[in-house]
Amino acid sequence: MLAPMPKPPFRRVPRPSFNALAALAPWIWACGSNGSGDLDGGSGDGFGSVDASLVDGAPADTDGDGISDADEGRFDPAGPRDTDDDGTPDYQDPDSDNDGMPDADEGHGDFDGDGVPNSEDPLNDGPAPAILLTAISTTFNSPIGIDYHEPTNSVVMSVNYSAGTPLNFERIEADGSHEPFSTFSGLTDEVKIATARSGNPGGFAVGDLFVGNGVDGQIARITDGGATIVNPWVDLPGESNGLMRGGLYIDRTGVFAGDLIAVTTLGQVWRITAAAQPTLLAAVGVHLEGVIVVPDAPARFGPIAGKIIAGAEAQGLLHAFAANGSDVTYSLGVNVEDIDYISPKENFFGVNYGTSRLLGAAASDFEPMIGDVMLTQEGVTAPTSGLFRLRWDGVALSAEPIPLAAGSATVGQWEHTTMAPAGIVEIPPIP
Ligand SMILES: [Ca+2]
Ligand SMILES: [Ca+2]
Ligand SMILES: [Ca+2]
Ligand SMILES: [Ca+2]
Repeated sequence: MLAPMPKPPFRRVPRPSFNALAALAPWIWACGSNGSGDLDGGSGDGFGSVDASLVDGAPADTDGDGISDADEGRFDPAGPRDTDDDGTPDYQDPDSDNDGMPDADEGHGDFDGDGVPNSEDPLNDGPAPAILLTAISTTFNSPIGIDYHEPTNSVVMSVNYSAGTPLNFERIEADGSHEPFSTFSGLTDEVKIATARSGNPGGFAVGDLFVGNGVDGQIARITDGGATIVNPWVDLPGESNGLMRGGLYIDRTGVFAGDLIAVTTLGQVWRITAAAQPTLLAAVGVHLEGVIVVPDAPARFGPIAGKIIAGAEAQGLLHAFAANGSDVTYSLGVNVEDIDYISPKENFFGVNYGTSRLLGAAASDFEPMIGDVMLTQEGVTAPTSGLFRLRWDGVALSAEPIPLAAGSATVGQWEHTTMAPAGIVEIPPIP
């Protein structure tokens, strides 16, 4: 029998100090209710809890992710469970399966029905859920690009294809009303946009919008909530860079230091710092369209973890660029128009170009796919959705069609799509 645990080191201490307690968990488990130290470590009750699985009568949740220590295997007979084997037991590990999606968002349910809880299951390999697309009643004039404008919790769009007059950008309020976003006008052709969100590791101002200006190699920046236009903000070095009609994306993972990633119509891939310093990463000579940075979580994404992925629509290929500029292509049977990362608690909005309408779907429809990457194809054959879940099964990458639920609106032709916590009329905002 071990001596009772001393109290002071285990009371009101930051998380890392619980390692010592974790090492003793088998003893705690063995002693059950006969233990006499104050093992609840956070209750501060001073009376020596008799059950480490409880804090003041409630299930202990050391890492505060909403999943109890017991459910996270803290008291397993063989010792505290450590799903990703990184030395931090699940009950102290904010991402137990190291798949890039926090336990707090994944929860302890079982989306793919394989008996392994989401927080411990890096391969979400059940069938894709059916989604219900709703045609949003607000009308638009030839929209193309779309992204989330965080400071106003609204969606910002490029409109008035292809002349860009009388203006290029509008924000859409939750009630469906339109607000001009800047006085920018006259940008022609397909105007693809990217916005900066909070927490971006590159230090971009939240809400800033980046867009190609129609001149080879040039990017404009709209800042101050639309009040200031910096045009051009960047003029890429060299000639024949191509237009930014391919896609722009601000790295949220940090793998590319939070830089703005630009892929062009001539196949160049650039990373650009918030201080407007560009670096050429790759040049593949084909029109790239749609771009994101995949979270650096090999358990979930296999060979594309931590890579820039971009579609080569005409070739039917997906390119994956590493930080050293290397390029690997995948043929997944999708002519990629756009790419999105499915964040938790975000609705879906997509530009159904054929009808000049926005289609939306509730975040709850996408919940079983949080943490996954979604590909959008421009050409859509009814009754398919034109949306695909990118899936790594531990062996191969594939693109799994996402089915439409009964009663869903049909898709004519996708332009760009986005996930956003904002709401527009029929799709309520995330509370
Ligand atoms: Ca927990
Ligand atoms: Ca771990
Ligand atoms: Ca996880
Ligand atoms: Ca599972």
